Amino acid sequence: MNALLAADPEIHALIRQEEERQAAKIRLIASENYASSAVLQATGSVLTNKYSEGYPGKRYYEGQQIIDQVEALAVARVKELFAAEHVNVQPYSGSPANIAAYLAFLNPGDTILGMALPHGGHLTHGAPVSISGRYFRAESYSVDPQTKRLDYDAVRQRALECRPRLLVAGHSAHPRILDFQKFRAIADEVGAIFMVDMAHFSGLVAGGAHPSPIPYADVVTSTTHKSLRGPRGAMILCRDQYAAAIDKAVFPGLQGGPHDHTTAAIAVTMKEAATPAFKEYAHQVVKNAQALAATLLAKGFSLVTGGTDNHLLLADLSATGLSSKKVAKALDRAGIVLNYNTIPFDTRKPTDPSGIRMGACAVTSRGFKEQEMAFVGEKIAAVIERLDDEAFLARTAAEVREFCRRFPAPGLEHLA
Ligand code: DSN
Repeated sequence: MNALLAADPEIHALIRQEEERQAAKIRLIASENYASSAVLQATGSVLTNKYSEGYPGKRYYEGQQIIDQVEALAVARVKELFAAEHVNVQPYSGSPANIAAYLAFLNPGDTILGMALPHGGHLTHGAPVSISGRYFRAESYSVDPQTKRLDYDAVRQRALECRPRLLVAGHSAHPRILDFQKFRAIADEVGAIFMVDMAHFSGLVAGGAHPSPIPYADVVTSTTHKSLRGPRGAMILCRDQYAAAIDKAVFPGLQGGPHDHTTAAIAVTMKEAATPAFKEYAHQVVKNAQALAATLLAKGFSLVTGGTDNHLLLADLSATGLSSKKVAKALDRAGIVLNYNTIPFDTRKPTDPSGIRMGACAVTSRGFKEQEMAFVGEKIAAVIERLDDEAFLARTAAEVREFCRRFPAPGLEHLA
């Protein structure tokens, strides 16, 4: 980064510091990962200089000789990896992808039914503070009060009550596999479009570690940077019959020119995700999340649903009376980065709720296996015992830094 160093030493130094942070800490934020150097290089390429409104072969600007090939390659690779009929790789990120899907199928005021935000859904699944909750009549379904899992009879009941035009399945904080077939049946019964937001688990789907929603859903959205380990971006996969509506909704409906540097990086990501190594990675992510769950359970933690079958877990700290925000901040000072999170039926406020969320995607990318996850669980438990002991937190951070040195992260090999 010599040019950056010469032009802007302040930003250069900050990026270097962020590299150090990502190398030295155990990163458990369930939506984060380490993109490979190849992905980072595509993202940082001259493709950022181009405008290309439209789609390959049908652009509104000239000079698309290369860009058309880049986008066609990205689309072809996503199609092949996920066995999708039609793919759009232009959404800027997950929220715009979801809004574009709504724009394709809905009019303002139409009803959408999605998982309630405090129960693990996403803001764009109809939360009142989101455009999805303001421009549409947003209804929600919840998890079962006892099991904290989805009760599909209850989801069906909600659908029969509110007759949604579009039913959304997907989550950003639910540790269990969804039954897409049951969702499909509910959507069919009420005549709804069935949309799946697989942003969190699309990498697991790509690697065969999670069922695919593609055979069941009318439309599937996903970011490309979470379990897929790609650039900050998104994509929409849909049945051929909806291709024109989706493409028109993304451009010109919602967005202008696509981010071609991101499109190239998505193509690279798909190539990486099609390898046997990625398949192994996806399965290891699940094993690692389960290993962390097992350690925490052995330490007496309460986990929402009692464990996980995907990449994430949610610990319910309500019985401890601790502020999960304080816990998350202390863990960060101890070198373990996660986020405080609401849990289903939380009695505390969202800005300081009862849960912490942990994901295994990033640490698995740097080579952690079950044994390392046990170390992570032990450290989390130890920190929670001594939240106010700053010397202990500093010692733990040093120990974590040493531990992490043995596991060079993708994209940060130059620090190893
Ligand atoms: N912000 C993402 C997450 O952390 O789950 C979802 O968009």
